[in-house]
This record gives sequence, structure tokens and C-alpha cells, in this order.
Amino acid sequence: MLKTNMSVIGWVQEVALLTKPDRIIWCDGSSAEMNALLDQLVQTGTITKLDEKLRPNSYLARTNPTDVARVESRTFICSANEADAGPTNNWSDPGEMKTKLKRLFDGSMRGRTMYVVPFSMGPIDSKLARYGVEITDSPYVVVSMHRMTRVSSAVLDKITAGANWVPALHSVGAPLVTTSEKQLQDTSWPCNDEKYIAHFPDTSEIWSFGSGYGGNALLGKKCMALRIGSVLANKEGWLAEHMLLIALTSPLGKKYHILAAFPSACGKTNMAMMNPTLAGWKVETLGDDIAWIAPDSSGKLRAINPEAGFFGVAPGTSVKTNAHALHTIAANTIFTNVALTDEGDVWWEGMTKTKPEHLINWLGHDWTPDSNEDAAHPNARFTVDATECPVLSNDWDHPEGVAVDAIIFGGRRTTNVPLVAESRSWAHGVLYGAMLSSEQTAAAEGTVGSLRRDPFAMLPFCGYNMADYWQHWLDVGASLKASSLPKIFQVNWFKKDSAGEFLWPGFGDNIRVLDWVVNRLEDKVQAADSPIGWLPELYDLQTKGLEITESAMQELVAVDPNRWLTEVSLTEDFFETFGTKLPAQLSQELAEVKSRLEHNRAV
Ligand code: OXD
Ligand code: MN
Repeated sequence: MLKTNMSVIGWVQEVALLTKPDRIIWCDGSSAEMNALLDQLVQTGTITKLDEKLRPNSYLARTNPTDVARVESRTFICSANEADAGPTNNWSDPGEMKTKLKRLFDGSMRGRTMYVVPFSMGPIDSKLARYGVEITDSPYVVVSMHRMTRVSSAVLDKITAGANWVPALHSVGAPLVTTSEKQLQDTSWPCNDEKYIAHFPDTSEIWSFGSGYGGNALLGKKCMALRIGSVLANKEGWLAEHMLLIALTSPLGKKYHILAAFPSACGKTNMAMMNPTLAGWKVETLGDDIAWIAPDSSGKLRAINPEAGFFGVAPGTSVKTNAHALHTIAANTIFTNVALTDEGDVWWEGMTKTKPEHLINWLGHDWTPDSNEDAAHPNARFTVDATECPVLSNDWDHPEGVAVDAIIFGGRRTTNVPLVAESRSWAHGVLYGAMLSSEQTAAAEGTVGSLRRDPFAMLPFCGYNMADYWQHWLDVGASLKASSLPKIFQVNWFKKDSAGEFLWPGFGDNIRVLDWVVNRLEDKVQAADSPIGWLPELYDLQTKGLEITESAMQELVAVDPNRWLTEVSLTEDFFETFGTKLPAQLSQELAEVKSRLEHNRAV
């Protein structure tokens, strides 16, 4: 440890002086460390060991019922300049936020152990990797970081050799000793009602207080790989995105790499592990949530998954929706807020058609099918190493990443957005990303007002002004040869008919859409011109084996100019909130869509 860069040691000392832990442990990422922490967590009651035969080496954690999800309202971008955070982020002055946080962190680890966790986002020796050190007083966070990132002392060597790093400070905010030296009783899930997830983009720092849960506490994920990552990417000429990454092999044996951005809870993990229903196709997983994308020396965009595990939503995961995920979590998994069966295994809503007769639910209560409470919390999760995935691509941790062939944007849209469309150009594709929106609830037919705008699926994750982020996407495209750029598409698996039924079967049948995407990449099929982009000719979409009517297919690819004009007008209002920062090229792209729609309506 002695040769560790003084900046890390100095920071650890400074934090220890402020937070006053009983002891400091430097983590090395070893399995001995992991096993010792798991044993300790069992003893303190934070996790329960599941039945070794049914779910080997797996555990169940139950959180405090108030600490179950990301807290967007308590998430702050603390840039020196408010305009740099933009209208879609909560902003706070960095000085004021530090003063507030220092008060909260003062003594926040009294009676606890402070863990120093060096981690790499991306393969440690990759040029695309970035390093961080998380200080936390939560052993649950340490074991989760082991699964989700590459925790290793080798990261400290990289820092010592001069690599930049992100200091990421976390405390559950529940000291065990008061200032009067009174000993307090610990709970199985310590946390604090007051929560702050604060990012300092000008100094690449993260301070997180009060929550032990997922994206609030595993600071390599949303905080570093997306919010701070997007700021670094903007400065350094790459892209940090909320995207899955897959390798798709066609029946002809040709491999394509596809990135896809969807808002949270729109099926990214399912698509990342898709079990294709069309013969001859193979989908292999590289990542299910985050991708870092950078131009290589030949001007081609290459992508890595900076994570090392999956933190997936459990409810809804079944043999039908994601059989590969069920294999992935068959062992060596930490479950959080799912239900416990009488046999010592896990269960959640949607896992099986028949509900178990009795469970202990996520709140620790007895549960039967007649119960008024959920068995699993809707945001219950599994945390598991990527290497447990049976369809993991051999390239998933390739240090140079994989060359990207296509980028897809998708949301949950009952109406309007067709099953698939191809953008006319990179800039038009950027407009697809900027217009991305998803229904928070099942919106009534024809009402587009209840949409949550989620540009690039990055609304909660962009660490700077979203308009500057769009400009950055435009700049990356403009700096590369058009012929080497991936094609950009938009998809919608969620369109419904007038009776409120899904028109498209989704899941493994989404391969039929990817088949069309590949045919477009290969220039094998013509597409129909439409005001919003290139649409498939129905005869080019493989529907053999599907029970779907011709009229449903027509509805799936229909573009209604009047509805789209409403969509454009709502987008104009949204774009206006960015004032003069809005890229002129993006307004121009939107204006062109509008004029094509008006022309289309007139003829
Ligand atoms: C996630 C999210 O946990 O997007 O991945 O909320
Ligand atoms: Mn996500």
C-alpha cells in the first residue's frame, strides 16, 4: 500500500478525519474478501443465505422499505455554472453542497468500518477504462461492487503510475456511536431519511449520503459510468451511454454489434439476452445497461461495457421473457427485495404462472396469493457477475471493445412510434435520440401528453446540459466519415391496438426487427420513404410463424401525420426549454420532419 499514490492516501486520510470510522479496510477484490464479507453480512442479518442446493452461493437482502430505488429528486449536478447542469438536472452550487455534505458526513461512520474500494470501469488494461476509488461504510455495497465492477489493487498501481481517478464517497449516514459516545443499536439495513447523490463534474467527484441502495450507492454505475462519465466523454471526445450492447450473428454467419438505448424498465436486459425465434440467428450479450463508445484510429466507433455484472430488475423475469437471465442467476447471485419461498429459494411476480402458496415477502411478512402486499418489490433486483450469463460474448471484456454497426433508440409507446424506422442520417438519428419518450402509465389512445421525455434514455443520467450533450453527439458524427458511422434506428415494441392489446409479440420475436435492421445495413432491402424516416415494406419483415394479421402489421408501421405533428409540436416546446444552447442542426432536423409531415398531410 505504501507505494500507492499519495493522492489516494491523502484523500482516504481526509475522509477518515471527517467521517471518523472505527477502522479502515483497503479492499483487494479477492474471493477471500468477498466470502468474509458475505459471512459478516449474514451474521448482521443484512442478507440471508438461500438454500445451497436450490440456489448455490446466493443470498437475499431486504432493504429498509424507504430505501428501494434511485432517488432522482435527491440527485444533484453541482457544476460551478448552473447553465452547465441544464434544465433537466437538479443543480446546486458546489461550495454550498460541499458545506452541507461535510456537515452530514462529519462523524457519519462512527462505530463502523470504512472500506476503500479501488475499482475499474472497463477492463483494467483497456485504453477505454476509467478508474475510481469508492469509500463506503456499507459491506453490502462492497460485495455488490465486487459483482458490478472490477475491484482490484491493480487499480491502485494504475493510479500510482499516473492514471486519473474518480473519488467516490459513500456513507449510509447511520453512525453507531453518538458524539456523547453512546452506543446505538445497528439495524439490518442502515440508511438515513436525508439523502444526497451529489456529483461535482468540474472536479470529477461523487458524494453520496443516506442510501445503501443500487444506483444511489454502487457509485461506479450511474454516478461514475454515466453522470461523471458523460462529462469526461464530452471533454475527451467519446460517448458514455445508457445502452445495452449485443453481438448478433446472422444465419450467414456474419456478426454485427448493436447498441440500444431504452429508458429504465423497458426491457434492456431482455433484449441483451434475447433468445431469437428465427432459426439461424444468435444473440450474445456484451452489456445490458451501459456502454462507452469511442472512435478508434480508423474512425470506426468501438464500444465496451464498462460494468462487470448485471443489476437487473427481477419482477417480470421468466422463462418466456428472459430464460437466459434465469440461467444467469441460478447461482452466485445477491437478490435484493425479492420474496423468499418456504424451501429457501426466491420468487417474484411474473416468475411463474402459478403463485406459491406461501412466501415471506420483501417486507419480511407472511404472504399468500390473497395478500394485499407485493411478494417482491417492483424494483427488486439481482446482482450477478456477467460471467454467469450463458450467452455472454467472448468479446465482452475485449480491451479494445467491438466495432459498432447500428444504434437503436426505443421507448414504451402505445401509439405513434412505429415498430421500426431508420434515420436518414446521423443528425436525424440524433433527433430520434433527443425525441425519445416513454409512457409512465398506459396512456389513453391518442393522448401524447402523458409522456415522460427521456432523451437518449439519459434524462436521469446526463451529467451536464442535455443540449450540449446533443451537440456533442452531432460533433462526434461530424468528425467521422459518414461511411464509417453506424446507422441509427428507432423501435417500439409496445404499440397497442384500439382494444389496448399489444400489437407485437416482443421478446425473442424482436429478432424479426433486427433481421430487417441487418438487411438495411447490408443494403439488401429497399425501404419506404416516410416523413419520419425509412420504414420497412411489410413483405420485408419476416412474420412466418407469428399469429399476426396483415392489418396489425400495417398498424405497426403506420405513421399518422396529424399525430406526428402533435408530437413535433410537443418536442418544439421541450426544445425551447434549452434556449440558445439548443443545437441549430437539431432544430433544423425537427423543422424538416415537420415540413415533410405537413406536405404529407396536404397530399
Ligand atoms: C438501472 C436504472 O438500475 O436504469 O439500470 O435505473
Ligand atoms: Mn439503467
